Amino acid sequence: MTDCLFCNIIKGKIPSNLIYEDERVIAFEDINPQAPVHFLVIPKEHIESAAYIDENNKNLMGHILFVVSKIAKSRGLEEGYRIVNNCGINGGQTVEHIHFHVLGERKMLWPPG
Ligand code: IU
Repeated sequence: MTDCLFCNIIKGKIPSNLIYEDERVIAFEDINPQAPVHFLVIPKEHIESAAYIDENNKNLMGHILFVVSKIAKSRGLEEGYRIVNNCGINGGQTVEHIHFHVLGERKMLWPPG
C-alpha cells in the first residue's frame, strides 16, 4: 500500500498533525477542517472502506470508536460532536483508507449534504 496517502501518514512519510497514536490506530487533524475541531481517526491496518469491515477487523472498529470518545473527552467536546464515515463514491469518500471524521465545536445540520 505504498501509494496509500494515509498509510504514508502512518509511516511518517507524509507529514500530519498527529494527536493520538497507539498500536492499532492514529488520529490527526484534518488538513481541510470543516468545523473548529476536525480530526480523523484511522486504523494502522489498511482497510479500504467500511465496505471491507469483516470478521477479522470488526473489533478494531470498536476500538476506533473508543479512541474517538477518549479524544473527544480530552478535547472538551462536552456539548457533542459528529462522527462521519464516508464510504465509497456515493458516500463521498476521497481517500481509500477507512477513516472516521470527528467534527465539533459547532452545531451540525441534518440532513447532511
Ligand atoms: P473523505 O471522507 O475521504 O472525503 O475524507 C478525506 C479527508 O482527508 C478530507 O477531509 C481531507 O481534508 C483529509 N486529508 C488530510 O487530512 N490530509 C491529507 O493529506 C489529505 C486529506 I490529501
